[in-house]
Amino acid sequence: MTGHVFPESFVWGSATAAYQIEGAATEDGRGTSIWDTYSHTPGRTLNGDTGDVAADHYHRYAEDLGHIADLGLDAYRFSISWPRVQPGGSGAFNRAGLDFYSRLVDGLLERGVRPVATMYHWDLPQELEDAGGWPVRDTALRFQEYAAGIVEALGDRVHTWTTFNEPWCSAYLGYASGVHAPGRTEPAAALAAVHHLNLAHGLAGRVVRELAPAAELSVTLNLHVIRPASDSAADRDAVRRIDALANRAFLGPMLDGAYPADLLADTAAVTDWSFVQTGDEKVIAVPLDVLGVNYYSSTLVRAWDGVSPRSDADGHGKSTATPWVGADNVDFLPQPGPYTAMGWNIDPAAFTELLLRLHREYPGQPLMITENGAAFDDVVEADGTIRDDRRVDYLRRHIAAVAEARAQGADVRGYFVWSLLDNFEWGYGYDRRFGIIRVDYDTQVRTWKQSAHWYQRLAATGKLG
Ligand code: PNW
Repeated sequence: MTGHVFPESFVWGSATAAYQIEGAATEDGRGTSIWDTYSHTPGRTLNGDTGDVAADHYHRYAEDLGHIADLGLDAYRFSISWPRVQPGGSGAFNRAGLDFYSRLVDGLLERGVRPVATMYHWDLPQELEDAGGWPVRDTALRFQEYAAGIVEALGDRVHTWTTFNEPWCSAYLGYASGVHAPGRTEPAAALAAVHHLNLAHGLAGRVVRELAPAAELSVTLNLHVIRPASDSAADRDAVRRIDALANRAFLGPMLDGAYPADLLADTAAVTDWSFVQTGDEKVIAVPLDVLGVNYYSSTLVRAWDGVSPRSDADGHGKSTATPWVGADNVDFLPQPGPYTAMGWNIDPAAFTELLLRLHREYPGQPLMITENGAAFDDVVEADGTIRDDRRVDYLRRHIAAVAEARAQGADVRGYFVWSLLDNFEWGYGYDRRFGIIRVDYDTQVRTWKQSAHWYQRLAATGKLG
């Protein structure tokens, strides 16, 4: 597990997202997003937390640029808040919002750090949700217009443009289980959202090719590693169904040029997929310079007979709605520990498997780890030291898993730790801390955790000790 050495060219980075760190939710002309609305709705987030202030990064970005530089990172992955730069989701752009990202990008370049910009990390302008949101086709066209505005403004100062972060979450958690904004529980709408997110990806990808030909194009997917509870045909079929919904619903159109036939068949009782128009799949299949992969934990499933008690590890069987549209015959099993503070199991071997699968199925497609990391309860010592040995251990084991996949041929070009800073962890508010830098939410003071010092050494040497 130790002794891995990464080449000098391997990219070490850290990642954040606009709504999770920026705050300044009503400043300088920023419009309202679905996450503002959702987090301000009583009962939606833990402790009623909102991103109104978050890590106050909008005001403290210069200090945060200093941390990025001090960590010695090669790249920084951030997201652009759509309602900050185009408040109503269509029409006029907001100069002050664009200027903020322009200063951020220039600040990165001055420090020799590659800017990796995500166009969409879940903060849809509320006006567009009011007009139907991702289940309606027009939202994809609005996204194309937004993409053109930001690519025109930032162009190829941005090294890598990433269209979407985890469209799986936007579609299924936003429109099927409702645990993310906008909090809708409409299975057919969730599948329409899948398609319009894919379509928007293709449209925006073409914008990048045209307006910033020197920039790299990517998308970030949270791909699932799904294991069967047994080797039975029924359990293996449960894996196939979940793989179709979670992975191939995105990989299919993006990298193979078509939706998988089994996905359409499995969900036929939910929707007839008539929202897929002739030519859409061709638009979606814009070639990618790099495929971004987010990985945290693995999934264990079995076939469910509809009678025996459900194990409930994934929201199935509870009164809450399921994200797994049309997969009522699948049960999600609790995994063996240990777990992170999210209750997610720790399974670095699955990370290697995932990367090798992608290498096998998409040979020649470069890969980038755009998120990996863990929430734990950090220990603040009397002298101010922040002990997070479990995070260091998690990162070491997962980065070793990346090294293992590389050794077996996977073309993984870099790794971004989630996250640079503690931040607003969506439905879990400020309760769950993923940062390698601690944020004191009373004072906004940033303090490096042990993991930050550890990661700094790794980025400097490329040696996994
Ligand atoms: C990702 N799930 O979110 C996001 O890209 C980050 O914004 C987030 O902070 C990070 O992972 C940690 O959660 C996910 O329920 C949220 O499967 C939920 C799920 C997966 C990823």
